[in-house]
Amino acid sequence: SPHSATVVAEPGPIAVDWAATALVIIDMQRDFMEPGGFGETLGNDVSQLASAVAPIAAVLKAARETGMMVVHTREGHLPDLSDAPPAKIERGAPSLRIGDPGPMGRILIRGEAGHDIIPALYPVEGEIVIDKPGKGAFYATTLGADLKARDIDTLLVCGVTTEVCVNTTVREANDRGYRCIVISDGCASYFPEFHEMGLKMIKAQGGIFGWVASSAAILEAMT
Ligand code: C5J
Repeated sequence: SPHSATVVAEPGPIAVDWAATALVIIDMQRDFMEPGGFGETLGNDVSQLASAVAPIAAVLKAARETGMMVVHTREGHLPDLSDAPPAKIERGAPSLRIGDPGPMGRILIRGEAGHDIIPALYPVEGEIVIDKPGKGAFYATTLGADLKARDIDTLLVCGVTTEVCVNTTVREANDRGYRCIVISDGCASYFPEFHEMGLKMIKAQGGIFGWVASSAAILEAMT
């Protein structure tokens, strides 16, 4: 059928039905991508993440053209911090803590400028935006129900950061029975070696958590 294709991936090719596939874009928020946000307050060099934007934009464009289900996630907390565990707020020695006022509004708080998705990948009408308090996109969200309602069995996963929210979401998805294809150049980490190992962890042991494919391989299979 025109909805089916095979994606060149590791550890091996995977046959997909695009009508049962969702593009899941993890946490491409100003708070992680731009100076002055949560990522930088933790001591990170945010420029390390820029490489993921163009590959995601290309796959997002193709997904929109083909009518694929698109999900955007945002990590963040309610203004009263009632969904932010003290263990998360108090962690480390950040320059600003979650909820503190920063140059893009309160750090990692829903509704603030820094919490929103970067303009290059901004959601459009009909796309799902999942606000999540944790690293995984399934914990304390409607994502599982949203995917079930659309009979989705396969996820194209990309975003930031590879070893934190991307890996956590892939592991949650894998345990729930979804087949995950992680877009290698559509993910990035503040630590290049964690990006590399984060991808290896997914595809090792015959694809213990899923598959890894380049944006080019996915675009090739979509068109
Ligand atoms: C992090 C995320 N890295 N979105 N969050 O703290 O990966």
